Amino acid sequence: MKADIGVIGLAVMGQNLILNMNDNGFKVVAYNRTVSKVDEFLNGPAKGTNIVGATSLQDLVDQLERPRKVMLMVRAGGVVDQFIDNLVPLLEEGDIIIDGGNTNYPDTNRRYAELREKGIRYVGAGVSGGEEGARFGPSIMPGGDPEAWPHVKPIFQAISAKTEQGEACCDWVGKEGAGHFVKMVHNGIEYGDMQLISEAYHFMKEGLGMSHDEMQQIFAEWNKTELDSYLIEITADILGYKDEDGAPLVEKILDTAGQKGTGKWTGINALEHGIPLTLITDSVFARCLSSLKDQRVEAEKLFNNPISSIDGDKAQWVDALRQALLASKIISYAQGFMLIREASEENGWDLNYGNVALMWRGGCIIRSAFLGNIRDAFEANPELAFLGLDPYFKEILENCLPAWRQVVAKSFESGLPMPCMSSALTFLNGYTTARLPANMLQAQRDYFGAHTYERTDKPRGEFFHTNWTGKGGDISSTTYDV
Ligand code: NBP
Repeated sequence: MKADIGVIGLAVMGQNLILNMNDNGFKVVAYNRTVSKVDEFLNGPAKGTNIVGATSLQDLVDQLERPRKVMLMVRAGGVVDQFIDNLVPLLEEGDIIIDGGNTNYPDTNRRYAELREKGIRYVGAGVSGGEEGARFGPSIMPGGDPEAWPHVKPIFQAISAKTEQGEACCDWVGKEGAGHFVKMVHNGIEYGDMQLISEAYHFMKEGLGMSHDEMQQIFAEWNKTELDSYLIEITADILGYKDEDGAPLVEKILDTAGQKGTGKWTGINALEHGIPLTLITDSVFARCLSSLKDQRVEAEKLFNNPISSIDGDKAQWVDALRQALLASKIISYAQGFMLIREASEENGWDLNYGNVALMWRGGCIIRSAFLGNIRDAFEANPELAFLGLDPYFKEILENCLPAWRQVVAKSFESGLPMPCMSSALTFLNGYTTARLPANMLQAQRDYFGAHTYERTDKPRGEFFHTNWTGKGGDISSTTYDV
C-alpha cells in the first residue's frame, strides 16, 4: 500500500506531526537531510507504527500515492527553496508540496506562483502549537493553491486541534501566501498577549508588592473569566514554579527577551499597509528595550526615576488590572484583524475572518475562550471593520474603560513601564475621536512642503495650498515628502 503523505524534516515539529498523522490512520513516509535521523526515528518514537522511511527524495516520491503530497517541516528560508528545487524534477503535474514551516508569506507568494507555472500545487500552511500541539492537535492555517485543498483537507483536519463542539482548528485560509500571512499575525498577537500578561505581573509585583503565590492564585482565578486562555494558564504555572532552593524560578531568569522575527514581520507589514497595529508593534519594541540590559542597568543608576509602590485596596487594583488586561487584549485582536482585512482586500484573498478566529480557537499558543466570541462577532457581521464595535466587545470595552484608565494613569504616576496597556488605551482614545489634531499636521506639511490639505467646508478630494508666509509660491508639491 502506498503512503498518503511524505514529510521531510525530522526535528521536533516534523516527528510529532508524523506521529499525529499515524495516530489518525494515515500512512506517512519520513525523510530527513541527515538520513541517519530517519532510522533513529523509525527505531525510536516511530517503532511499532505504520510510519515508513525513505533514504532519498526519489525513494520518498516513489512510495507516495498520486497526487503525491510532500510536506516540508524544515528550517524556513533557503532550505525550503532547496528542497523544492530538488523535488520538482521528481514530481508530476498535480502533485502537491506543502511548506508547514514559519515562512515569511512573500516567500510563499513567490513559490506558489513559480510552482503553479510548473503544474505543481503549492500550499503554505502555518502550524502553531509547538511540540505538544504538533503531537496531539495543532492549529493549522493552510493557504496557497485551492486545488490542493481537497487532497490535504482530510489529513489536516484530522490531525488538527478541535473545539469543544468538535470543529477542526484548521480550514482553508485563502490563495497564495494567505495561510502564512495569518500565521504571522497569529504570532504577532502572541507577542502582544505575552507582553500584556508580563505588564500585569510587573504591576502586581513591583507596584502592589504581591508574592508569587498570590500572583499565581490571581492568574488561576483570571483563567476562569473571559481571560481564559493557554497563556494565562501557563503564567499561573510559571509563577508557582519553584527552583531547587524553593525560590520562584521566574525571578532567576534574565530579563532580556528573545525573538525569532514573526512579531517584527507583523509590525513591518502593518507599517506597509498603513494599519495602526500599535499594540503588537509596541510589544516587539518592548522586547528590543528589554535586550538593552547593560544600558538599562547603567541608566537606573544614573537616573532618579524609581518605581514607587501603589497604595490603596489591593483587591480593587487587581480587579482594575484584570479589566485593563482584557480591554487591551480586545484592542490587540481588533488591530490584528484590521491588518488581516487590509491584506485580504489588497491581495484579493477573500478571507473569512470568523474562520481565522476558529482556527486559533484551539491548538495554538493564543488559544482562548475569547476567540469563540471573536468568531461569533465576525459571523454576525463579516464586514465588521473594528472588533471593538461588535456589541459584545463594545460593552466590555465601555465597562472596562474607567478601571483601564486608572491602571494606565497609575502606571505613569508610579513609573511602571506599561507600553502595551497604555498604547491600547491611546489607540481607543484616538479611534473614538471624530476630530484629531491632524489638521495641524496637515497645516505644517503644507507650510513647509506645499503638500496641500483638504478643507472641512469643501468636498473631500479637493486639495488646497496656502502661501502661509507670503514668501512661498502658489505651487503645490506632489512628490516631495519628508
Ligand atoms: P528546525 O527549524 O530546527 O529545522 C530542522 C530541520 O531542518 C531538520 O530536518 C534539518 O535537517 C533541516 N535543515 C536545516 Br536546520 N538546515 C538544512 C539544510 N541546509 N538543508 C536541508 N535541511 C536542513 O525544526 P523545527 O523546530 O521542527 O521546525 C520546523 C519548522 O516549523 C520551522 O520552519 C519552524 O519555524 C516551524 N515551527 C516550529 C515550531 C516549534 O515550536 N519548534 C512551532 C511552529 C512552527 P538536519 O536534521 O539534517 O539538520
